[in-house]
Amino acid sequence: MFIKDIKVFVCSPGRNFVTVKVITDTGIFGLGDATVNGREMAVVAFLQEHVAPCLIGRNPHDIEDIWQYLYRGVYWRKGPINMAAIAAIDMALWDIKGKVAGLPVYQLLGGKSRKGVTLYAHANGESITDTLDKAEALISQGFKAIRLQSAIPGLKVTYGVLGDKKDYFELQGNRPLPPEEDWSTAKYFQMIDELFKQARARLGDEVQLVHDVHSRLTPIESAKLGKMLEKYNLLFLEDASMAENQENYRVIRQHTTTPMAIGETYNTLWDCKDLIQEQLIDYIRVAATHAGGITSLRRIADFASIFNVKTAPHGAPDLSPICLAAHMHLNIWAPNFGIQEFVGFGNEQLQAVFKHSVTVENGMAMVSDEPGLGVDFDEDAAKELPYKRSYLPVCRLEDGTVWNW
Ligand code: CS2
Ligand code: MG
Repeated sequence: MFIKDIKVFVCSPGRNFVTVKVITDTGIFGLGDATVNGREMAVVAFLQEHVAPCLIGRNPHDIEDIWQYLYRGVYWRKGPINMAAIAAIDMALWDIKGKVAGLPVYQLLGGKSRKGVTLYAHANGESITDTLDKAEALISQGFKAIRLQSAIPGLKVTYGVLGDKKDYFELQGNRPLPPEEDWSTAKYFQMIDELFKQARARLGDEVQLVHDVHSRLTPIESAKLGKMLEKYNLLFLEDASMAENQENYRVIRQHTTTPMAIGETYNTLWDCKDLIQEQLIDYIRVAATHAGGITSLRRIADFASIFNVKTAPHGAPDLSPICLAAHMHLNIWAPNFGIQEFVGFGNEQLQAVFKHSVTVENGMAMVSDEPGLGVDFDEDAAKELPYKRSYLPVCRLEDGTVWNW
């Protein structure tokens, strides 16, 4: 069996996705997600020009050797574009191996460690009341864990709060240049305690609560926030501060017992090695698409398990259903799985392009027993929805200084 062709597609069913199809001489193919939001065409060119030519003729079963060839074998390691390309090839090869074996990928990883995959859903509101109305609706659908994001009074836009007018799955603003958003730590601190105070009063103590700070705070501000929210017993606080300098989390950890989660922008184990090894975080949120695929995420999960760090894979709408499928197989296997972020299955266009076999009931997702990853990609439907240039927003403080988005 050998790799005969590698096709790269970029389509826009609401927002852009880069999809890789690895085709073998037997006709069996595998699919991978290589989407890097706002940098899609860089990954397409990288895959077509620099990765695909090296793999034609190779045995698709050599997943580990191909991963090492593309990572260790290359002088230019790491980086989001490189690792997304490796990730997509890796997912496609696991998909092929499963199809050849007639087994779902989780069986190749070692089988199930649990019945189903617990999800956390998003409640995003224009006000605290609006956010909690949405949270109550999700709880009545059976979700046991909810992420709460509420608009910050006095700011034009708040991360994660799109209102009812916009579809979360649509392009972020659908503008040919980056939209700008504003930030004020002082205004945020005026809102955040009240959000969780009202949340516990209305939703009770049982529901698990999550909040994404989206890296807007400095380490000492994060420490203050964690301490302030301790009484509301969060499952975790996500991306409180940036950790390009992993030492940052030592400052946070010295002051608060609120659990910390980070990792959605990380590309390798090296980006989170110290955070995990020194037990400065509780959940590692790396995505298969952005951190080197199933081979790499399996390694990160095993490393994290030694230090009592759980996995909580990124599940934003800019990761394609192929990535969600890869996460599902990892989640059902990983002994130290924590929770999976979940924003729904997207609009009709998205579901027409990507066919998946994940089901959700009572806040829990089930992986299907279809061989491989259990996803399919409709090339014709994708062709009807061409790529549109789009960017994530840029953030500025109220005095105009560029800040972390
Ligand atoms: C996020 C995303 O889901 C999350 O936790 O932080 O919304 C993130 O902003 C996007 O995936 C950006 O690409
Ligand atoms: Mg996040």
